[in-house]
Amino acid sequence: MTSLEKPIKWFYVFSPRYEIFHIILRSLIGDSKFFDVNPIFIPQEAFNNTYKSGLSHFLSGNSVKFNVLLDIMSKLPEGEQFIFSDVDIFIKNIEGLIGLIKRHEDDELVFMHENETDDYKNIGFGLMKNTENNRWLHREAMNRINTSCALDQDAINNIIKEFPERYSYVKTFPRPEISQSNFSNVGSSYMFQMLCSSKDPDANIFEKLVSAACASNIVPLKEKIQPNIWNTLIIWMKKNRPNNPLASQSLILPVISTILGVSSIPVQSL
Ligand SMILES: [Mn+2]
Repeated sequence: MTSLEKPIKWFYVFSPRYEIFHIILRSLIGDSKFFDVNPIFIPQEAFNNTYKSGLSHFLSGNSVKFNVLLDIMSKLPEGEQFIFSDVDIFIKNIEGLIGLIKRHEDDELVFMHENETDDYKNIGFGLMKNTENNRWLHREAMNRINTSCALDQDAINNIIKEFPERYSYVKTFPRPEISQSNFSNVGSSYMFQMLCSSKDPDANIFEKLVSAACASNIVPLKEKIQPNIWNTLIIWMKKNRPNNPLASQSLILPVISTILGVSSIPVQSL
């Protein structure tokens, strides 16, 4: 970045339950002058009661994030490039990430890959410009979420497919530089999204923290993590990653009454 260039605005939403990921992400970005970080706090109520049984994802039918995004776009200058992401993003190599963003400075919209093989977009991290096509994409997705309880990410992918000419400019970041935590080569990523697979919020936080713990030493975060989740992390690490710094920690509670019901950990060797 030359001194004449402005930092790129990075907006992300978080609610109280995910404050731990806000603390992690904020500390990973650190004092980088490349980013102008704008965390947006959303009250927990906005995410409560959105799960309806039978829907594929606990956030199906919830358009809070797009409400926030469209509000941001209504205030930013036309054409300005910015980042809009989830809070569950883990940066392993910030210089690598910055280089990648610079390489995409002319692109109108860049999402992550959802999978290791196909071209399905994961919208948990988007580098985008404030253009009418991008505003329309997210407005139309919000309408679909509100009328048919779609999942935000499915709505975006469907619209891109339905309007191939209009949205031929949409790109995806390269793999494995930008990964999901269940990608086999996430270990060589610059940045990954911490995934989860449960309907139980505590189990989801546990799953995401497992991938964070495999990528860095999260022992200093002990005070910020709920005791039951912390204990479950230690138990999991003792069993599966005995050399991890967490595995050497002692348990806080004398008796662990419940081990969170997570069937599979979406994490490979990081
Ligand atoms: Mn996410």
